[in-house]
Amino acid sequence: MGAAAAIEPTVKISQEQIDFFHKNGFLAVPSISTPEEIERLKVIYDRLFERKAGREEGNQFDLGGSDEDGKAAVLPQILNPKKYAPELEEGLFRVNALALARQLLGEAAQAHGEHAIFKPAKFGAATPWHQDNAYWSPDHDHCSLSVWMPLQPATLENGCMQFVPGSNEWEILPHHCINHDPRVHGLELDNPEKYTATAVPCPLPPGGATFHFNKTLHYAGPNRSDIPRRAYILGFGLPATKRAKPHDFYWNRQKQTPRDQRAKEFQKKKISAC
Ligand SMILES: O=C(O)CCC(=O)C(=O)O
Repeated sequence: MGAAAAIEPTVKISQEQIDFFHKNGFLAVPSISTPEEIERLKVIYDRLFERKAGREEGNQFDLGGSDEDGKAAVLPQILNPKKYAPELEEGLFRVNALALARQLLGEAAQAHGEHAIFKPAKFGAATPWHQDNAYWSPDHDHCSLSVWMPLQPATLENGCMQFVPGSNEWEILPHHCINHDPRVHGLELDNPEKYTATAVPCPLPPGGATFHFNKTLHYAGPNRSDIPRRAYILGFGLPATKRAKPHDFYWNRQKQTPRDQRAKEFQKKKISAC
């Protein structure tokens, strides 16, 4: 039997869209997938959240809450979902996301991580204003982007993405743990009202995508609708460069999350099983 034919990208963006992205720090694209693929992904996605895939090793947790066992999560997140469902490795959405990331960042752009954020119907919390870079290593500078793809329509009612144009050029601003609770992994910008008056919401059809830079300020509202809001997020970037003087991301040092505790215990068990 011959090797399976490689999937070819089906979308391309214009120079005008590339320029828009570099100026504003975000871009919305109407489709990077197909309705059939979205239906397939939705089934896998829901199964992963239902069976709490990755929880024991700290890869499934409540991004917006205290993440206690037995308490309903307000903003469940899975890091690296394809580890728990290898069938997610395949797909047009992935091929298109990479092709467009390379149009935006250059041919050297590589995949670097992915996650899934679920906002339960009527209950899913807002993802507060933040810059992704605020979560990362303070020792490096990054040039990367996220591709955010909803598996149902993304609307203002259920928590579509919103961006502050031009914030990709800003420094990394001070953040804190959501609700100032060190048990919460999620970060929130200090004094968001100072920065977000020009925010642009980006509703999307299922299988559409927004692209945003690592420093672009963004937010997604709570889910007030009757259906869950599912988002699949792929990261791409150029190699990070070491900084002469590290940032001081003190907000990450203040965290004491159940998620980190589970990850440590999982590692200990793995080592003692060797
Ligand atoms: O899906 C969400 O609610 C937020 C996503 C997000 O913050 C991101 O992709 O960086």
